[in-house]
Amino acid sequence: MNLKENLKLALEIFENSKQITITTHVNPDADALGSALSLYIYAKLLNKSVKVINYSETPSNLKFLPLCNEVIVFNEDEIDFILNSDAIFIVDLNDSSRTKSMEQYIFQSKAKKVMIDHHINPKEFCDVYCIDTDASSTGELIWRFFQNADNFYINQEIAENLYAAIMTDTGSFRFQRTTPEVHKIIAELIDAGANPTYIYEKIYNSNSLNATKLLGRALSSMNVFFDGKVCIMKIPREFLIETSSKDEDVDNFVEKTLSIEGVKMGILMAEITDRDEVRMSFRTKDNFSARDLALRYGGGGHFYASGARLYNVGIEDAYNLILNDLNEYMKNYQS
Ligand SMILES: [Mn+2]
Repeated sequence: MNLKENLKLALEIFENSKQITITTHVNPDADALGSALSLYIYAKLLNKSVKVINYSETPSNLKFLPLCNEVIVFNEDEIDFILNSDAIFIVDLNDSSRTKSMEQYIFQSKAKKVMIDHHINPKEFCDVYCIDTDASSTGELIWRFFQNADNFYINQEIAENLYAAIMTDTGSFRFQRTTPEVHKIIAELIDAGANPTYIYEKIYNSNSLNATKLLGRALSSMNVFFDGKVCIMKIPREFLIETSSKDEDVDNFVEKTLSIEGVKMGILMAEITDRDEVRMSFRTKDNFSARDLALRYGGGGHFYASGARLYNVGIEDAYNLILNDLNEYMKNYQS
């Protein structure tokens, strides 16, 4: 797979299409939305008939992203638009099942399907694949996509969306893939009007008091195992109910597990409020693979950051299951 060629091919499809659907994964993050919206804004500049249609609602802390108010939550009125699109751009995901009930219409559509993504092991359901698993973010790939366009110029709205995408997927420019290239792109985005303070404030400093109280309880729940190498944060649904918090409020809590000295693998387990389901997030360091662990439970993700869900199970049973599985898993890491 030649990324450069495929990005050009993707651009050709984009430019030759009259009607374009853009979509991303369930529970979109800033990389997903920022990438989708950048393409959307560019398509509008080219006078395309274009829609961003997502399965999920936009999380409230991302609603400030320029043009985000135009994102459509999938419903049956949108089926025809998807079916009749000339192109479907699928960003920040590589598995069509992560578009949930939209999947069947993506399959049925006559559109050329283009994937732009940085996750490992893509599923085959597209015509063109623009994949770089070493890219910091999908936002970085969208930037490269734009570089091929003759009359592309970056406006403030695109700059803000791409800045948000790259900032969040690099953990505010500290994860391993924060390369000189990433900083060069960021410099151009700031030049084009992206304001780092404003974007950071909107995304990370917009917590409610309730969500902060929930964090307090979640931090108190943490325990370490395996000589302090594994940290588990456990959030039963009572925590959510007692603090009037939402499921999405736990989104970034898992990062706290790695802040403890010596912890190589951090696990967040959160019970979903309205059904017997446990959401798990994994974060690792060094040679510990978060991805391997997620795959065990039908999930996926990156080497250092992944997730999975357990269904029809309460949090205590899920907790015991994980601890038990870790006995075996950690054998790989005992030297
Ligand atoms: Mn991403």
